[in-house]
Amino acid sequence: MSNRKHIVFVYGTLLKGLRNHHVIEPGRFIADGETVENFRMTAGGIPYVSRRDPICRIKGELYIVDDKTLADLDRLEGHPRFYCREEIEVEAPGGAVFTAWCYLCERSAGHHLVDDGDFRRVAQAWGMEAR
Ligand code: PCA
Repeated sequence: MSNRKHIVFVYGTLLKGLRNHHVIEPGRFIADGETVENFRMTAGGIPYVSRRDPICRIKGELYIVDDKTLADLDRLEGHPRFYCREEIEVEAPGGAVFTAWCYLCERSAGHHLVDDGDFRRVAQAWGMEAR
């Protein structure tokens, strides 16, 4: 079995302290990051990021994961039927740019527009942090 490493950018429930973080925890945290391009983030109970009607950069975290963790993430996010894993560019503090996998969603959206691309702030405001 191959043991390749994959860089993944997460912006939602996979963030540290949020409810699905355990799925990416076998990976290694690299840095905080912000997408180079603008996207549109909306949220209901969960966040969605779409390429349509982009308004801002998305804030999140970069990880390195192995094949098994990537497969677990794909299963969790319903790739490619619901969220779709795509490669995007992400800038870390200090300016390094990484090409990373990210779960985008063009099939659904939440009622709340997150106009600063920061789901952690929304999760805190809505009391959604994992205990
Ligand atoms: N989980 C993925 C996509 C949206 C979500 O809640 C993430 O955290 O990046």
